Amino acid sequence: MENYNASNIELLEGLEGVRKRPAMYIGSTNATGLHHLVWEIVDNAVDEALNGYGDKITVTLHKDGSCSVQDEGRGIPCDIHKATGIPAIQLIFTTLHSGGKFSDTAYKSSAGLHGVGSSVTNALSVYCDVTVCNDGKINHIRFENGGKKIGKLEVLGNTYKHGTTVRFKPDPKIFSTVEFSYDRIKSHLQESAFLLKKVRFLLIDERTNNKDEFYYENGLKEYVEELNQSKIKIGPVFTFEDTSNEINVEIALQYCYNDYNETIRSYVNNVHTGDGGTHETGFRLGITRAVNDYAENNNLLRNKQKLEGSDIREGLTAIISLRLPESILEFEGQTKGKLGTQQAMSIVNNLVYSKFSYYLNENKEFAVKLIKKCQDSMNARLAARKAKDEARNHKKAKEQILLSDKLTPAQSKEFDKNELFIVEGDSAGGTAKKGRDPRYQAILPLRGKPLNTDSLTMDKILQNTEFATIINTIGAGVGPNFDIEESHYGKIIIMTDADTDGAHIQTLLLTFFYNYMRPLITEGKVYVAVPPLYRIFKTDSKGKTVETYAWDNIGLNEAKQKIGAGYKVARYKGLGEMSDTQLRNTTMNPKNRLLIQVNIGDPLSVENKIAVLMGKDADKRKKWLEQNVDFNEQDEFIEEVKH
Ligand code: 28F
Repeated sequence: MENYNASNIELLEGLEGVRKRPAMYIGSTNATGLHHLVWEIVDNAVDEALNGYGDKITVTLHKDGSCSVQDEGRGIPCDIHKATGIPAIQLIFTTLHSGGKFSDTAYKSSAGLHGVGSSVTNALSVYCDVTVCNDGKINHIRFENGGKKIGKLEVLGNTYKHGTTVRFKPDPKIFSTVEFSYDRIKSHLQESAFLLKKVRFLLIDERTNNKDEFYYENGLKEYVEELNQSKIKIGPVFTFEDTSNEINVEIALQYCYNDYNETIRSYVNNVHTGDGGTHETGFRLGITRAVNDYAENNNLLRNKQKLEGSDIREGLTAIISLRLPESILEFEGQTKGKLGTQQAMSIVNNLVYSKFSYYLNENKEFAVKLIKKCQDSMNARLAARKAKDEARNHKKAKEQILLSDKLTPAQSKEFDKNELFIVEGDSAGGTAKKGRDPRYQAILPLRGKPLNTDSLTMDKILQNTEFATIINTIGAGVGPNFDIEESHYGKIIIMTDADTDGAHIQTLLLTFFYNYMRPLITEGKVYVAVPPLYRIFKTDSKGKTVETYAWDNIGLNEAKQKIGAGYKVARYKGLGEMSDTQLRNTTMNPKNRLLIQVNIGDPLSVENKIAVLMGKDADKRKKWLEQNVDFNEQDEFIEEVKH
């Protein structure tokens, strides 16, 4: 540190390391990694707002492919850092983990999982331009070509404003795509706005003139309202918080009738803890204890039988947000997505128990409704268990289930390996039947559009032959009785035409799976088949047809080169235009096909993703595919499935 030059060399090495192994800092170099560059900068703006400075954060996507983030906080300090003689701002953009290393206070509170800060974004950009307004001055510093400083920190003029603006352009030498996705950034900012109430988030897309604004006065309460917007509520959103400890807890929850799932989403310092941890465990313990104690004290338990946690969580939507100082922050697990801090368990447990018990006692009518609902869940659970035991005792019962005559089953009994293709229309169903691998692939054709199940009750769904057939074919029950262990298929593949109708059918089926067989989706068993858009072919000198296929324009150009002069291009409009061999080779054979694995990392973007990917707008879907489907690399949404 005393040797100015030595420390300078060290700094340079730091950023080169990031460029050598970008995945170590941002997870990947695909579209997901690209967006980490934005989150790193937004995180810092959020921290500043969290500290109480600035109530507006603006993200702008520029036409040149750059992104800028602006806050109205105090501005990054521009004075000289004593130990190194370098301006603090320069250190922040050129050294790793500068937030912690160079601060004497526990400055950084929204410790991201990759919480490595502005320097990483700088290292992976072709330029990074920083403007800071503070102490009456407009300060400016610029980096190019992976974080190399261009010129010096300079004062551009005077101002009475304060805040930080960072504009950067991702390096195409690092990323497989450098196109920012409006929808991804939008749902990230909306999530941040829910977690950080009373701060305004603006998103401006200068490429398309698109705009969005998120501002929530009540934060988590509005988050739960958004998630439950289309459900039938048992009571209002219930919120409580505890700021008396060094661990700050904020919770919002609500119960709904027509929802057989639990949606518990937790955050620590604004970072989603996808694998739960001590805070979620504490929450579950507290809520189970509160409901059981209330039921017991009011003689509402039947035969004194206690409710299980799962009975009490059916239909529950909850957001749990903790803020804790870095000194006691512990993350666990492979992806560091699990809170390990022990104190969080008892703090959340006791808070939820006392506040929810109090609420139940004060709101008898709600409490009685809730306990009745929990008991319905318990009865359904017990009935399902009984039915399962009986089925086990009469081994044959399972084989006797009447399978629909529409289904062409797979020969294998290795359920895990088997694939169910749900195919749009009888005619494509016929082609698929001939093109399949009969050992492992089963075909279920759908006639017409399935019912929209989003606002239906269970008995209505069971009366519908199309869904009854799907439920029966999968063989694992439905709604609260769904048991993924019993599924007859390792993959459920939706195969439709790449047009409006096909997209609509995908939406309807996914809505059904999401509402009534959610584990299929959360465990990654549901896929959408992507048929090719083009067939490229010619008749060679021996009179033989040579052909290949393409899924997008890049692929099309490659295919043209591969086939060579004299090629012809046919654009596929639907599955019906393919022969059984073509369908097998392009869309069904695990060696060549492209499947989109349906996942729901973030419930907020579910609607968005479903709307875009499965929505009515086929152009939008194509655009989404172009942006998110990386044909050379595995993206989080994509799995090129092979045996
Ligand atoms: C668009 C991205 O990065 N905003 C930021 C601040 C404010 C301070 C700060 C940042 C101090 C000791 C490092 C100002 N005044 N937006 C941003 N706003 N960083 S980043 O300080 C950095 C630390 O070590 C700031 C007084 N304290 C802190």
